[in-house]
Formats: sequence, structure tokens, C-alpha cells
Amino acid sequence: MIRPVLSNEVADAVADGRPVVALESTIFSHLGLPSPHNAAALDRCLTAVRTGGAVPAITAVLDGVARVGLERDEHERILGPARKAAERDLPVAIAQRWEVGATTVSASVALAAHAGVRVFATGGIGGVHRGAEITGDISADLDAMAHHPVVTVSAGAKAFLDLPRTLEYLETVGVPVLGWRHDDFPAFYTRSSGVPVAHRVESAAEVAAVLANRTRDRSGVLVAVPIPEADQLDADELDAVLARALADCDAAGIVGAAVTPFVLGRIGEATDGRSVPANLALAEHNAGVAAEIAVAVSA
Ligand code: PSU
Ligand code: MN
Repeated sequence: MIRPVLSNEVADAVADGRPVVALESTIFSHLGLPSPHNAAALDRCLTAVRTGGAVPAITAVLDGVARVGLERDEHERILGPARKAAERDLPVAIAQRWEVGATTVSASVALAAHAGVRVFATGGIGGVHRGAEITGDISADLDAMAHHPVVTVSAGAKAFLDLPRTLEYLETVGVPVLGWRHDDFPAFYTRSSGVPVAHRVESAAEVAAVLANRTRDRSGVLVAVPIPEADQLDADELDAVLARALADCDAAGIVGAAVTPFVLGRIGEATDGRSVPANLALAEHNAGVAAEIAVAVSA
């Protein structure tokens, strides 16, 4: 079995039962955000976790080693070129000694679980893609949340995905989806997708109690946190951008793991950088909420 290497700080915190929040590295790599905004996002997320009273644990594969918690002088390695590493890629990244594997949500949730870390923060999760009934494209993020005992904190998922089907899938595989002081599943840049979540929670203690009472040894929880009101983007304008990005993806014949990075890139270009501040704000906000939850889980 995989045995991730923990930083000393993360190992000590886990051993003492102190709060830790895992962070993915894909969002901070060139696959997730353009430079130099990726570095700003990383800084803001790290600070938000520490301000919230938890230890941040960045996940990644570096020189063929699966890591949970990086040293400061290693941060720049995940900001540069990296290979996308989903959960299924982790064993390969180790076996083939990938220089830099940027962990997606699925890989990060898996590494967090193996490290004994119970809370994980990201921007947005992957999900069921539009047209999945033809392509079968369903993000491994969903399966990972179903099979690892970790709380994932995200601003929902981007609306280029099929959000109603994403929620149906999570229901089928038994993942509780908790709206954070909110009744709707958020659509990343906007607070509401129009699809209600199954349950609403008001506090970190409630989330910790949900995790503590799960029905399987290994199953997770999704906390859906809406983007702060002030940072929200315009829904109608975004719809047009997303539709064009998906059409471009189709026309370019992009399939498989390349779909999400391609669509994210197109959204970034089309919104001419206006989406970036929103992305940074929500990622930072999620990291803060995750820290609060990690504190409650440790209590
Ligand atoms: N959605 C975003 N930003 C991201 C991702 C998704 O808004 O950076 C990344 C995350 O790492 C997520 C991955 O786990 O894409 C999902 O990829 P796929 O759809 O190939 O499963
Ligand atoms: Mn896919």
C-alpha cells in the first residue's frame, strides 16, 4: 500500500490529534491557475488555514515520493510545470518517479486519508461531465470522496459540469453533501446552481458530528461552501463563457483527463482574468472554513 511521507510539522500534528487541513496541488499548478496568481492563491490558502488554527498539509508527488506537507522551499516546485495526478495515477507516479505530480482532489483525499488527515480544502471538485451518458466522463473525485474518511470543503463545482447529475452520483455512492449555511449547491463562481443540497449545516461542530457518525469505515463528506457574496460573478455572462469553452473543447477533440484543464484555461482566457480574483477569494474562504472544521474534528 501507498505510504505518503509526512512533513515533520504535519506528522507531529497528526500524532497529537491537532487540527490539520490537506490542500491539493493541481489548483496551485499551471493546470489550475495562471502564474503569478497560483502563488498568491497558495499563500492566501496557507495563511487562512494557519489563521484558523490548523496546520496546512499540501499534497503532491515530488521525485517519486507521495508527500503530505511540503517544506517552504519546496512550494515553488508545485507552481511550475507538473503532471496531473489523480488517485489512479499515484501508484504510477511513484513507480515511475515523476518529478512533480500535481495532485487532484481524488489523489489529495486519498493521500490525506492514508496520512490520518481528516479535512481537505479545495476550490472546486470535479464531477459528472455534461454528456457523460455518452462519454462516461465522471471525475474520480466523486469516487474518492465515497471511499476515504475525509471531509472535503469546496465551493461546489464549476457549472461546465452537469451539477444535478453530480449530486445524484454523490447520493448513489453515499456521500453526504452539506450546504454551509446555504440551501443550494454552489456553482463555484456563483453562490447557487439552482440545485438544492440534501442538508444544510450551520456549524463546524455539526460537520464533525456527521463525520463521526458515518456508516462506513471509509466514506467521506462533502461540505459545499458558497463563494463570498462580494466576490460572486455574473451568472448569465458565465453561462455564455462556459458554453463556448465546452464547444471549443469538443471542436479540439479533447477527451479524458485533459478536458478539465482545457476548459479551465478557456474560462480563464474568456473572462480575461476577472475569474481569477473570484477563484482566489473562494479558495481562501474554503481554507478558512476547513480550518474551523478541522478544529472541531480534533476537539
Ligand atoms: N475544477 C476547478 N479547478 C481545478 C480543478 C477542477 O475549478 O483546479 C481540478 C481539481 O484538481 C480537480 C480536477 O480534482 O481538476 C478534476 O479533474 P477531472 O475532471 O479530470 O477529474
Ligand atoms: Mn474525466
